Amino acid sequence: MTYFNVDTITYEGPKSTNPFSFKYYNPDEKIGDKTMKEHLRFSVAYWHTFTADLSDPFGTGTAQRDWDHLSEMDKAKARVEAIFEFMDKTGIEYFCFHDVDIAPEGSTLAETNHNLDIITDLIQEKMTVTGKKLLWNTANNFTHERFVHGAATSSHADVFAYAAAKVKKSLDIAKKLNAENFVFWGGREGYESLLNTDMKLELDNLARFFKMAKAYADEIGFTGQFLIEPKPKEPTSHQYDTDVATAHAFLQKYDLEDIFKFNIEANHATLAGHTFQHELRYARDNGMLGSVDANQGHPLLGWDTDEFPSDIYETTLAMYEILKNGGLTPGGLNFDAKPRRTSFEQNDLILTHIVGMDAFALGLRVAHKMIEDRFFEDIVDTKYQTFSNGIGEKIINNAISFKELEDYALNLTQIETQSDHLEVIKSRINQYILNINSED
Ligand code: XUL
Ligand code: CO
Repeated sequence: MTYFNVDTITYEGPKSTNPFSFKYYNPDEKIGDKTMKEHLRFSVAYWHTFTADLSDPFGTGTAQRDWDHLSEMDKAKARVEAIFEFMDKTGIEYFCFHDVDIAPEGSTLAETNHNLDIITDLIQEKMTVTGKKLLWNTANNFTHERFVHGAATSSHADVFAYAAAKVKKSLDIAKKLNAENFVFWGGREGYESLLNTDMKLELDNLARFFKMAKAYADEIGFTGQFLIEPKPKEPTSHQYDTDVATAHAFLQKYDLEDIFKFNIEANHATLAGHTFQHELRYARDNGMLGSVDANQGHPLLGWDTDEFPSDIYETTLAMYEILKNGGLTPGGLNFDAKPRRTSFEQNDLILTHIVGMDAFALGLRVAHKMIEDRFFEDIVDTKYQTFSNGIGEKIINNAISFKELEDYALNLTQIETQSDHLEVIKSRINQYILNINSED
């Protein structure tokens, strides 16, 4: 059975108008010392792509999928066939899933685990035949009603236990399928109101949960990178992992910093009132940039719209941070994105991924050129040049006191500050993007 009625997607270059072709993503082309494929490490998000029906709070699902009519377990098996065909045709090497995305939940935990065993056996076979790899998996500890008050931060100890059992099983799956990372997204780890919340107890429990997860991973010999995915709001009004800085402080407080890195999602960054680049930079500067959920929000909407990335300004600045980080390995660019509800055909899954892959490929090309030219580096070096000698050098070397600084300041007659011509910088970025665009 064939699920996608298209040929393998190939690179046709920027002049092509064929929607089923890459305009900028040329997988084996070298950009610097790595191929585009090695730089970008694209991944398919099972939940949006193969599980979601595109429903929203006001309307039912619109997605037309060949597996819709099947029973739950047969549907799960068909989706495995479909995602491997999808990865083959798009040339995407990695995939990601929550436990509930790949297999139906049973009426007991044991039954759920049994379903997971059947489906992960199937996935394992497919991985062996195709060479496709699991970027990360995770446990969905937020959808079911038992998680109404959270999971590791629930007010009910039984829920904490249930959540632990689900993460334990997901770690077993990670080990079985050689996942390169394991993700913890907060889900409902947060609160609706402080009026009835013991925030300290909840955060202490979250740390206990993470420590037990790490202990279990060590016990079974799972060596994939642990990742926390920050998000400020939705579903709870306050999520504990609000942004990278907040989650980093939590990790430092509980001595968990060496165990984790961050999985940064573009639309979560913007919900937190930051740019995507800010979150990437904060993580990179602290040696904590692990992986990326590649999507974008809608500028007019204040919720997590999970759109496919198409804004090349954003992807350029993101790829700048990723290149400066030395790449993301063992992380990657996971399309935590869904087609719009109005893009309901099965082939829209292919079309949307081409758009996202091309947007990041173009961002990679532009960012690489900028780094070769030391575009941002020279701007920043010039801006901070007073710290490279004299009084500035003493400040940087911690070789001066307030008293000496006062003596110095008392002798200053005039301070010459410089205009930084920010508008010109933006215009030059436009030139970089447009010049790359017209290169071939
Ligand atoms: C939710 C979100 C999740 C995580 C995995 O906003 O991004 O899908 O990526 O749980
Ligand atoms: Co995500």
